[in-house]
Amino acid sequence: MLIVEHVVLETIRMRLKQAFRISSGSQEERCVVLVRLVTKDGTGVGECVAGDEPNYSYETTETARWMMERHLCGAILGLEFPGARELAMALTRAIRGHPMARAALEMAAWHLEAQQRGVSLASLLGGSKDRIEVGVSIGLQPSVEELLTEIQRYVDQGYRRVKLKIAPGHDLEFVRHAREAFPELAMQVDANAAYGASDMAHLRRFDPLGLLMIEQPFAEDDLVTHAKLQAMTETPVCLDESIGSAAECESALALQAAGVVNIKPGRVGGFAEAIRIHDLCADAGVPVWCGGMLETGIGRAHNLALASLPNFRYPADLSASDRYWDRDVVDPPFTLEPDGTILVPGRTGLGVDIDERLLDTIREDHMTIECQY
Ligand code: OSB
Ligand code: MG
Repeated sequence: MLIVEHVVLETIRMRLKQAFRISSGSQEERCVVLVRLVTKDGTGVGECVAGDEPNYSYETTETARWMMERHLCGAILGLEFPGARELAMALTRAIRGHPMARAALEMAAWHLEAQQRGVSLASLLGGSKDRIEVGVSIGLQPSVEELLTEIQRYVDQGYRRVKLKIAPGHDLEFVRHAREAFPELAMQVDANAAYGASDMAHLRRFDPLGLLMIEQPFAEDDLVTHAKLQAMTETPVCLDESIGSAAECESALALQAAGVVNIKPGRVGGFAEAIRIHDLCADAGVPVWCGGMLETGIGRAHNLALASLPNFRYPADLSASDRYWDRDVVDPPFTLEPDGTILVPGRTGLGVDIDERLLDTIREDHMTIECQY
């Protein structure tokens, strides 16, 4: 039984070790909204994946925070929910859209339920793996030379898969050189919707490079063009931005627009919807994998739990804490195992402690939202 007595919203700012550039923008730091759902016997924590700028989705740190404060907290405060799934339904009914705002609260509710039941978040979600194969998502680099240096750095650290960001004019030559220098490395590319239907012939030229997949070449709402590309290319087409819900995933599967699906719980409104997408894809024989949004250790713990479900069949965009941060907000930080995996925490709840003393030094503001009745 979940009865949320108050919600704490806090904003923290963390500098990335390296700027991260994708086709639609660049970021040097993450401004993150953390949410705490407080009940009389525990606290669940969630991380909002929205960015400072609306260049990946329309949501931003500020819109997400506003939705939580103004519209979402009131839909759950003081009410009695049997579990996180029912709380998620109340969030879905409360507003249209804004999945990242909903997901932050939803994932905190699953964290609460895991603690109440005395199980790990992974086992509450139905996970079966105890370690997750992971890779590194490498941002756009100024030159081929710098790209090769970056790849080498991560290969030396033990990563076995890389994802290279691409953009028009910043694509084939870079990836060809990468493939030449690392003939055996598992490699994939991500365009973040930078191409159009007229680029179809160009995109087919990636085929001989033996990529695991090409992620989101076209606009988020353009399933048909993705389906056309998938029909004429051997490289699996992966959808990220296009899959905002299980319903959108069903449309994509019906159109054969995706050979693979990237699931980010933040993008789809939380774990309940993420599991629906996972199950739909499993039934359709389409593999999924867990994406990332440069999360802190809190969001990383949530993502790892989800990625332990059985149909997550490609390496995740979940790297070790030290790929992103000088100091992560969780203790212990996430580290890479010698076999290129990250262990799924087995302890009750999140499985890692939150470094509250660090949070105290990087918090920009916080507010408590109480039950109104
Ligand atoms: O498209 O997967 C993406 C980061 C921000 C916005 C979009 C994307 C990404 C990543 C980061 O690729 C992956 C990670 O968290 O390591
Ligand atoms: Mg992507």
